[in-house]
Amino acid sequence: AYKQSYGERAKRHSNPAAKQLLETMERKKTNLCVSVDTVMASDFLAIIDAIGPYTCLVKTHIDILEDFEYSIIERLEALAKKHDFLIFEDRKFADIGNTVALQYSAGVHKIAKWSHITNAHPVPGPSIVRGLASVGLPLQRGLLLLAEMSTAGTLAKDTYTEEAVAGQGSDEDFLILTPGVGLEEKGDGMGQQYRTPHEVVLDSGCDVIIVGRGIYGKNLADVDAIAARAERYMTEGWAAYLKRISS
Ligand code: UP6
Repeated sequence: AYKQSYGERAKRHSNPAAKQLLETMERKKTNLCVSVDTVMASDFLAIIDAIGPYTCLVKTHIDILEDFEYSIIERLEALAKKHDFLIFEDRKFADIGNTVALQYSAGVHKIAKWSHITNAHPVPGPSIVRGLASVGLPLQRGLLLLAEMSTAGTLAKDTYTEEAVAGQGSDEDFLILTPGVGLEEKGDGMGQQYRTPHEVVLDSGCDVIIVGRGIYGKNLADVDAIAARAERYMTEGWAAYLKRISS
């Protein structure tokens, strides 16, 4: 899949969520996912409205919102429709099948109801995928597995990574989404390590770059600057992709 266009891959993809994401990327000419990790709903929604035009996917940590109420989800869904992007709740499930099925479907967040894509650590083994699939498959949701992490000293490496990738099967066109992307910083002093869009797209076969603080920065109220940075990452990510498919 490394050298194929997103559009070609969309046509052949059997997973509805992956297909929809690839189609969105081709249509909007963006492989940028923005991670909006803010704790107040007003910032969260204003930033998503500002970056919406430049993104194929908005990544959330819905459990960090201080003032969560379910109506925020309805407003998020309206923004997804307005700007034509998908939603990825970065829940990183890691428990037994029965528990993750409940965490995915129930509680106050009801993630499966609104999040097109979510993710899980493969550490419990194949039962975590079966548990999440019992909820997500009927809703045509997508699931990503974390085979590696961007942090210094990660234990997800070597044979863990190899087995996590092998466990996904080799005949499917799995999408690779890569966080730890930044143009200005090398790290955050808390273990995060940044690489550039070109490094991840060209060297690591990344399909979707995930950028958080590199876009929303420190001044959450300056939505014009946030939108400008999103546009810059979109341009960088797309240029790296075009270079890859024509290489
Ligand atoms: N994330 C990583 N590294 C991983 C997995 N997930 O950074 O290996 C997530 C973080 C955060 C985002 O939970 O939401 O990606 C990165 O944010 P940043 O660009 O502000 O560092």
